[in-house]
Amino acid sequence: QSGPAGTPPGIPVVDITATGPGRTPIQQVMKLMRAHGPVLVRRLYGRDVTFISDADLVADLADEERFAKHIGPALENVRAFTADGLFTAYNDEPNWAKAHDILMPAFALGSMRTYHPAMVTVVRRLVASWDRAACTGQPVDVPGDMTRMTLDTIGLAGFGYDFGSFARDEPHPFVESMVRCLEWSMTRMGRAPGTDHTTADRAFRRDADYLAAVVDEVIASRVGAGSYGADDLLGLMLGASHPADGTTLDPANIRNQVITFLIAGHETTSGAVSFALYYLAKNPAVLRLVQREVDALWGDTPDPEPAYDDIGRLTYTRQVLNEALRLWPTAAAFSRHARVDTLLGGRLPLRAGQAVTVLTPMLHRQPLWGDNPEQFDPERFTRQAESARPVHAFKPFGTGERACIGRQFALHEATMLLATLVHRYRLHDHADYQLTVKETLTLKPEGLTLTLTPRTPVDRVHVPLPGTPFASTGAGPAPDT
Ligand code: FDE
Repeated sequence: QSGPAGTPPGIPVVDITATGPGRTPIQQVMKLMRAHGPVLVRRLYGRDVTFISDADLVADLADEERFAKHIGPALENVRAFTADGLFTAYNDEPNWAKAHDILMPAFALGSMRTYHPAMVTVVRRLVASWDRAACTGQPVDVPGDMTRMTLDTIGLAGFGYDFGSFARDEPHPFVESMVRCLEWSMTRMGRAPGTDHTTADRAFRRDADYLAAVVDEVIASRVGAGSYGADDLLGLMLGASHPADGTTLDPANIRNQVITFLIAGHETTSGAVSFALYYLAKNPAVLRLVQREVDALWGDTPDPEPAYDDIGRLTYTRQVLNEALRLWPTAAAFSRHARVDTLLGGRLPLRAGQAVTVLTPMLHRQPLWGDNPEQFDPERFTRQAESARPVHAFKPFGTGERACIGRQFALHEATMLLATLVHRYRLHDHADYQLTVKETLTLKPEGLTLTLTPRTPVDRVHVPLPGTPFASTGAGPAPDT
C-alpha cells in the first residue's frame, strides 16, 4: 500500500489513527465519505488507503487494459488461510488462470441445473426448521439460519459433503473457525505498530489448521469413494485437466480452492438473503408484490417443488435481491491497481502498481441512483431502469476477469430460497428490529429475528394489487398486511 508520499494530490486525507478502524471499518469509511465526498485517503499509522465511490472513476477502473485486481491488506490476510485459491491468488500466479479455466464451466448459468437438486434439498431442511418455529411461535434467527442454509448448500452442491447444519443447535465448528479467521483478517489491518498479538495469531493458526483438516476430510471421503463424480466442483478439480495443456490441479491448490469456495460461497450469500428478508419485513407493499409473483407460479401447492426453470421466471424476486445487494453489498469493497502510470478518470494520477479500493455501498448511493438512495425500491432493477443506468453503477460482484465466479450460483440459490420462504410464511417484524450491520469482512444484519405464520390459500387469493385497496377475487376475510 502506498505511504503518504504515494497519495494522489488534491484529495482529502482523513487520519483515523486516534480512533482506529473499530469493529465496523466499512461503515466508518461510509461515514467519512458522507462527510468528505466520494474520493478520500484514509490514513492509519501512516499507512494510506485511497477509497473511491465516484461512479465515473469506478467505471474507468473497470478498464482491464490499465487496471487489474489488487490483493490489498485484507486479502493478504485472508491469503494466510486460502493461499493461491481463486479469490486470493495474485493475477500472475499460474494457479489462478489454471483453476479459473478448469472451473469456469462449472459456474456457467447452465451448470446451475446440476446443483439445483442439492439446493432444493437444503431449502427443505430450512423449511422443516421454520415450520417448527411457525408452530410454536418461536422467533427464527435469520442470519444464523441463512448461514446454515448456504453452508450446507455449497457443501452438498459443490463437494457432496453434508455439514448437517440444521441438525445442530450451534453453528458447525467449521463456521465458527471460519468466522474467527475472517475477523482476524479484518482486525489485523488495524493493529497499532509495536503491539503484541502472539495469542491472537496462535489462535488464528489453530483455526486455520482446523479448516484445512475439515477440507482434507471432505477431499479424502471423495477420493475414498473411488469415483470422482465429475459433475460437481470437487469432481472437476480432481478429475478435469486444463483445456490447453492437459495438466490438473495439485492437491495443495485443491485444498485452497475448497476452503475458498466454502468461505466465498456462504458468508456473502447468507448475508444477501438476510438483508432481503429484512427489507421485505419492513416493506409490506414490496412483500405483497413478491407474494403475487410466487403465488402466480406455485399457487396453493402447499409444498411446491421449485423447478430449475422456475427460478429464471422470478424476476421481481430477483429485483428485490438486487436492491438488497445495492444497499448492502455483502462483499463491500474490492481493490484495483494501475498496470501502468495513468490518470484515473483523466484526473487522478496513479503510478504503476498503485492501488485504490472501491467502496461498493457508497458507489450504490451515488447521485445517479436518484434523490433518495437510502430508500429500498426494487423498481430500480426493472429492465428499463437498468438499461438507463451506466453499466458500472452496480458492482456487488466486483469487476472484470476477477469478478465473482460464483454469481449465478449465489443468485440461483438466493432467489429460490427467498421465493420459497415468501410463498410459505407471513413474516412478522415482532421485535421492531432496528438495523445494525455486523462486519466480519462481509456484512450481515446483526440479531435480525422474525416470527412466522404459515400462509393459507386465503392469504394467497387476497394478495392485493399495488395501489388497489382490495383486489380479491371473491368473498373472504381481509388480506393480511
Ligand atoms: C469473487 C468475488 C468478488 C471480487 C473480489 C475482488 O475483486 O477482489 C466479489 C465482489 C464477490 N465475489 C462478491 C460476491 C457476492 C456474493 C453473494 C458472492 N460473491 C457469492 C459467491 C459464491 C461463490 C461460490 C463465490 N462468490 C466465489 C467467488 C470466487 C471464487 C471469487 C474469486 C474469483 C477470481 O478471482 O477468479 C469471487 N467469488 Fe463471490
